[in-house]
Amino acid sequence: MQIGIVGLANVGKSTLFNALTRADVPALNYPFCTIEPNVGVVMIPDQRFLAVTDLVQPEKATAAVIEFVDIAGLVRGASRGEGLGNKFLSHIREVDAIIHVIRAFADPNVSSVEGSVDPLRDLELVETELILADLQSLENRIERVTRMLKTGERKYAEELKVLQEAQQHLNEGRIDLIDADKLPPDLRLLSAKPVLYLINIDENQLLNPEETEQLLQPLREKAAVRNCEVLMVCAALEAELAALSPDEAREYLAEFGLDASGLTRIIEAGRRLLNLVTFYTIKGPESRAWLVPRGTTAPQAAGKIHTDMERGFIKAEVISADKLIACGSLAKAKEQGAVRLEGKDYQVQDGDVILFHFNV
Ligand SMILES: Nc1nc2c(ncn2[C@@H]2O[C@H](COP(=O)(O)OP(=O)(O)OP(=O)(O)O)[C@@H](O)[C@H]2O)c(=O)[nH]1
Ligand SMILES: [Mg+2]
Repeated sequence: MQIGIVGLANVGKSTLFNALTRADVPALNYPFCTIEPNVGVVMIPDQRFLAVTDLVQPEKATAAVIEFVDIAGLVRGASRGEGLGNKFLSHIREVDAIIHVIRAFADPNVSSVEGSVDPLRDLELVETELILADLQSLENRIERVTRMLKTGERKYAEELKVLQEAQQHLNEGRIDLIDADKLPPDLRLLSAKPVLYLINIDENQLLNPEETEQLLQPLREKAAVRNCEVLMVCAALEAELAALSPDEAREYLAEFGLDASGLTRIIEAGRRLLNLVTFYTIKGPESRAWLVPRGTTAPQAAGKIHTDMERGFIKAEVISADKLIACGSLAKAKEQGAVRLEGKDYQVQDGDVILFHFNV
């Protein structure tokens, strides 16, 4: 599962990516310094998992991860091939969700490709490019399906209807009306991907929340229509924090009246964006956190660990992490009858601790 960091050039995408991954990719005041997508693996901060490992005391504890992809910045006209146009768009097509970084920070030393700082304009510019690229994909597909329709197969008539509906919504700029589940999955429309708006603010804006909120009100309205989350983060500050020890970082955050770094909020929002739930395995020397899509069944979850475990799945012993922590140990939880037996239709819930039984 991958989240793409997307936005205009020079808005702070790589700065944020670096902070998230603590990797050292170039983040310079120069548009297009990210040309190939950089993929970073980011551990999910998880207090619940820490508490579980405190109980279990495994030899090794492995956190769950999400991949972030730092994608090259786009410019006006990308959908017509301007800038890195098609390359940029094809990289977005491959990710499962999008963090759209929008510049609000004022810094006169950092040039804006559009000549001024205007978050709403930038947001609309990027979304328009994505819509235009999608309209192109839809047009091509509609042409093909119309040809196929002449062979008389019914399924093409249905597909055509869905495609034309999406086309109409996009022509009206109504991204919110697109039903991604209905569309052919290989079409991978950019504007149908789950998105979160990440507003990159500066330290001043961070210290003046009311003013900043007013400035960003139009973005909130947009986000409400699309039903997407808005995060406000100072990427430069996050980059500095990432280089500090936890204690120093806490002190630094306190100066801004913050209690947690923006990175944690971004990662958690990313997990929600991908609609993933976490489950834990604690058997043997390694305890581990796993991420699966909401609605995953117990055998599918077992298959994530090993395909043999899915094929030979018999049953699962399940307890929520919170209950396990409250009981004090797995043995006590079992004594109290708090561990349930679940079968092959069970849907894994967020926070489940699972012991799989299988036969190979
Ligand atoms: N003042 C300030 N500067 C920032 C902030 N975030 C990023 N910058 C600066 O903006 C410039 C561009 O940042 P990058 O992270 O390289 O931007 P990008 O979006 O990855 O740019 P491209 O890859 O060229 O599209 C750098 O000089 C950063 O130091 C911020 O929150 N505040
Ligand atoms: Mg970059």
